[in-house]
Amino acid sequence: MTTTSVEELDVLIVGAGFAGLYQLENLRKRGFKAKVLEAGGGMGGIWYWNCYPGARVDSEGPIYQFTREDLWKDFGFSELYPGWQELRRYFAHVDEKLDLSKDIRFNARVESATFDEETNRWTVEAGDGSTTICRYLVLCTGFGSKPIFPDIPGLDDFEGVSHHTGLWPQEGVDLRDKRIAIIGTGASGVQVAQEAAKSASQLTIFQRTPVQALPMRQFDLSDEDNERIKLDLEERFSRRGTTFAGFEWDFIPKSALEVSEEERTATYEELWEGGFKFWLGTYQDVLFEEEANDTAYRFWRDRTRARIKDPILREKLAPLKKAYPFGVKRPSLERTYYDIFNQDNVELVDLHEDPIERILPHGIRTASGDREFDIIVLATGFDAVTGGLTAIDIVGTDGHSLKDKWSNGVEAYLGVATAKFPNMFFLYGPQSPSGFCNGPTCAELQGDLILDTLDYLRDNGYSRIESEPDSDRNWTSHVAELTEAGLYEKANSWYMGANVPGKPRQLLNYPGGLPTYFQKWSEMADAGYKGFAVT
Ligand code: N01
Repeated sequence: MTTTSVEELDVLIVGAGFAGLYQLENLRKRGFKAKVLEAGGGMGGIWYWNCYPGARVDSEGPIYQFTREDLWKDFGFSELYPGWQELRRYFAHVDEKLDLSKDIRFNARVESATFDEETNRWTVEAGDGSTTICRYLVLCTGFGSKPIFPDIPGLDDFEGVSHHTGLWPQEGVDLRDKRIAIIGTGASGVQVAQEAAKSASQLTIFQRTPVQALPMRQFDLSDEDNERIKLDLEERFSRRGTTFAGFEWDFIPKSALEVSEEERTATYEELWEGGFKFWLGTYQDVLFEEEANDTAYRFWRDRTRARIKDPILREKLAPLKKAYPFGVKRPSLERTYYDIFNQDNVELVDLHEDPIERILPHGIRTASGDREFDIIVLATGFDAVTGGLTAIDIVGTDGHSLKDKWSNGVEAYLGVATAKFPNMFFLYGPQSPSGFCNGPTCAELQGDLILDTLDYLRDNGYSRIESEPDSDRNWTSHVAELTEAGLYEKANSWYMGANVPGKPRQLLNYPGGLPTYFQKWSEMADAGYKGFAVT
């Protein structure tokens, strides 16, 4: 819809994923005039855009939803790890219950936002021609809303079908009997590969770095299962804010090295049954100490290698010597990923040995020769965490854009605000728990902090809040110190911004865990929003 309307609001929310919807519902409840602008044609954020074959959530469905009883009470997932279609059904259910879409403008990509010092308001322009003037701007653009395309010569010359997983066509793509190339082996690449291997005439997976995928123990859930799950769901929800990553379980408060090998192996066997537990429910030093980390890597490696018949592929997919420490680049969950390489229709190209030279009109040329394809899937990831924010031309009080400000690295107080950009908050943003946290947990618990802040400002008659430059810098230094204490820097990952050429190398998620993050927030709020200039 094209429009030239100008609307005045208390709060404009950008993005209709979990975070944006939670803000909308609760701001309305608290009496703020609030609306959402959403670039996509529907709700769900990443579940709107990432509708590629096989896309499904890596967290168990019951813990990957809003905690309001009236929402979960009469909704059940049909699988433990729901697919994108079911997540869309979930969002439709939420909409039906809360009547959210009446306050959402879809197909309205926010293009610019400019702060007016005179009025302490933002003027926001969107691609649908609308202008919004608002007191507060709450950006809920998610960590993965800006896909990145590989810089490979000839990409535009391909005459077959080619899509990025994060911009998959809503009408879908038929993979049956096609010759398919997948570039990228992160969570998205793994999921498409598993699906494509079922019916493609030929599937070629181009791997730059081996993923460390963990077993997804998928189950169908019956009505009875769902009823049983609901019995202790509230208790599970209540534990989320007390754990490192916002799940209902946490790290084991022991070193992997203080227990006997027998005990450690028994623990790893148990964790191996539980999705991300092997990653975020393991011994507390695995992500921080190399020797402890090695014990997890060896277990993962040996379990994985046992499934791959060809010794050369075995070494490429799960090398004896680790390519990077276990779990400091995001693992994925898989069901058949390592088995498909035993099929005749699946091939792996190791890009270190056989790099892509160019894309051809009908295929891909690598150093070793040409291959023909009908479909090229770009599973090459996102300009993560910051990309969705800097894609908007946001101009603060000194006339500089957010993109310029962060061109040498992010500075963001408590991961929610940055100096010179008053009355603007970002959720699930840089240097907040973000990518280390279960999405709906952050949407609600970090979301409440923003809601409380807006209440505080209104209740005290303030009209402007802005983080101070020193607060930004100190928070960023704190994150840097925590980063140095761990192993994250030893991998090139989107966590570190290392997947985007030229992006400053810096941990973009808060590595101290949720409880510490909340404690730091409380100290700030209890001290009268210390570190923010409030007027
Ligand atoms: O992206 P990624 P993703 N030439 O950045 C490779 C979430 N998610 O979309 O590792 C060749 O992880 C790149 O190689 P390398 C989840 O948080 C969740 O898969 O940089 N290859 C890598 O293999 C996840 O972490 C779910 O060496 C190139 C891949 O592309 C995040 O989204 C599902 C290349 C990109 O992997 C991002 O996952 C899906 C090039 N030029 C995603 N450029 C679920 O919950 C990049 N690569 C299930």
